[in-house]
Amino acid sequence: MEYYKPNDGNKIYLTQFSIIIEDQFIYLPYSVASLWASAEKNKIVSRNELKHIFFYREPIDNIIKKFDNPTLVGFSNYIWNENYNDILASKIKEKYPNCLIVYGGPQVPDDQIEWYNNRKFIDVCVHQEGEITFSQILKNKKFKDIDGITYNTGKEWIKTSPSKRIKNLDNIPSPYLLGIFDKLVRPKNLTLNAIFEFDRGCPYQCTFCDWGGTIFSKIEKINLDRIYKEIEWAGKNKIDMFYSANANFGIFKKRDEDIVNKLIETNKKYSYPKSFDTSWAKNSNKFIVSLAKKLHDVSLLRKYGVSFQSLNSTVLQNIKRTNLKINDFSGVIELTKQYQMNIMVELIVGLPGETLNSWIDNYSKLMENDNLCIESYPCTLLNNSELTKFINKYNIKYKKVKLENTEIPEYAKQIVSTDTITSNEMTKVWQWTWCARLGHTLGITNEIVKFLFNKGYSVKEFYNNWFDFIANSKGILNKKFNKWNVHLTSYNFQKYIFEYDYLNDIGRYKRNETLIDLKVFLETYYKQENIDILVNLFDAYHYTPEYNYPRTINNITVTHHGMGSIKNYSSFIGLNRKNKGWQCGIVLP
Ligand code: B12
Ligand code: SF4
Repeated sequence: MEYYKPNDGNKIYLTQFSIIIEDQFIYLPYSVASLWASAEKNKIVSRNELKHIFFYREPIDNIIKKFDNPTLVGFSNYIWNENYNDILASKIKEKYPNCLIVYGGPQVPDDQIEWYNNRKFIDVCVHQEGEITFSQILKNKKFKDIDGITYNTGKEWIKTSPSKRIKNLDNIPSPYLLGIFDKLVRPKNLTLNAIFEFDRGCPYQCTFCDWGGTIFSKIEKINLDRIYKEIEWAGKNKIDMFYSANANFGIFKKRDEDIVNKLIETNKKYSYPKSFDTSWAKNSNKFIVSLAKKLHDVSLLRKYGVSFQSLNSTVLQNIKRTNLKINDFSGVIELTKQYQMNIMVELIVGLPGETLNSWIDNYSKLMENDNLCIESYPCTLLNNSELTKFINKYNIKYKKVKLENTEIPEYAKQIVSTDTITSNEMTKVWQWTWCARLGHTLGITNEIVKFLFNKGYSVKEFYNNWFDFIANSKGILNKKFNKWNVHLTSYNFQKYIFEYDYLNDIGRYKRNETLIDLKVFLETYYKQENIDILVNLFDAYHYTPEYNYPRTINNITVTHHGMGSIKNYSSFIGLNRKNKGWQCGIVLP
């Protein structure tokens, strides 16, 4: 096809199939709704009717039945829905050969001819921002004259010149305020998370990131009036989680503080949104913490996250993140401690330059602070990230690893070794991290280490001992570790990292066995200390529904508010790990 051929009854369908988190949370299809909002503004919708936006994954055959002679179907393509999109799109093309199939979104590669050749059912792929380009397609402009696309002539793929960044985002209306979501049916039993934008772009160029590079380097703002109205919309429409898609929230001091105030005011008025999440400005500083604290004080803050990715200077250089200073992090930690806030620190496993030793050194350094929740993710080679160009340079080896447990599986290319870390060492990194995280972030040894560290013991040595013990002993911890290792050896990172079933036994049903394991561990490595006191630190502070609270142990009275509406103990600990949900509070005499 050379252009989108108009006729009298154009029927447009858009799709943006979401991830579903913890079987409960689903994201509204903001990106495709933004395309439609622009089209409406450009008054090109009279001939084109938006029949439906799909965002909830159902069996493909059910979805197909919902299309009525489509003339254009647009797919928002991400790493978590590409295979699903491909199957659906190819079936639509088979059934309705004249329907124009358009792909957009970050998983559309800039190049990679084999990707295109495997998808001959696609007519047009849109690169980068989609609003203007999509409107041009709808206006029946010839494909050869539209910038920023790769189109299928039937014989070959032709890539046009890159499109320009959208300078004035005010020309793009809000899909929320235009009422595009008003007609969407809320899938049963699911909680809606809505994505909003305050600005677009990121000044940094991290090589593992899809945004890294020059294309999105300038931050363009969206006007405050629109943002305020959207926040009001979210309140009125009982939106649970308000997710802001910007890369550096807090970077515009005055403006971002005004946004925080508006969020708080709206939550007071409607009791919604209930939670706010975003990527905070990378150069964390006291101002950013103060913004997060404002939200924390009214329980609106989902997490205060600091994305270190790595603390190793070679790695930071390799991934072009040296200009991104995590300013005065110790000051930030002290402040969060004063405010009784936790920090979620994100690290990436497998970045070029990382070694087994540098990983353990840096992770241990972070664990000297007991209010950090440290999360580690495998490094994924994204289609448009710069890192994919360095595969040979760093001798990167990767595996195609399954993401969520979806009926049609989706895969990510995850790094399993580089020139500085062998695959055996990488396995050890993950095993060591599983044990350290069980202790620190999931709380089994958090209080014990705090006590020992204050007496001068080394945190790194503690967690090296902890790892050796878990890997080689014969108690409950070793049994769970061995069981979970099966997910690691089958590269099921999703389960290995994000599921916590083992906690049901470790913290609750077989807690006595954990107490025995802890005793043996401490007697082996810390026999000069009072072992009972140390073991009791775990038993006192680590919540279990099996005990009645308040309870007194070692003359300390502790309490806990329980699991609320969450029924499963391991889900409760996992979901609340960011805020140390396992921790009992001290009742002052
Ligand atoms: C919200 C979000 C999420 C949500 C999920 C949202 C959902 N709907 O399900 C959560 C937090 C769960 C999430 C998780 C992950 N995410 Co995420 N996430 C984002 C984020 C922050 C915002 C997306 C957004 O709405 N942006 C705003 C809109 C306007 O931009 P956009 O989506 O790119 O859309 C524009 C264009 O792409 C284009 N376009 C999009 N669709 C279409 C369709 C058509 C037809 C056309 C013409 C054009 C078009 O036009 C749009 C408007 O200009 C982005 C980063 C970012 N700021 O974009 C990362 C991002 C999408 N995530 C990314 C990744 C890698 C992940 C994870 C895999 C991370 C990880 N390692 O665990 C996980 C997935 C885990 C899993 N198990 O599957 C990558 C995706 C790369 C890729 N190739 O798909 C991104 C780009 C981050 C990055 N910097 O690299 N994520
Ligand atoms: S990882 Fe974050 S800071 Fe780095 S380029 Fe991507 S969005 Fe920007």
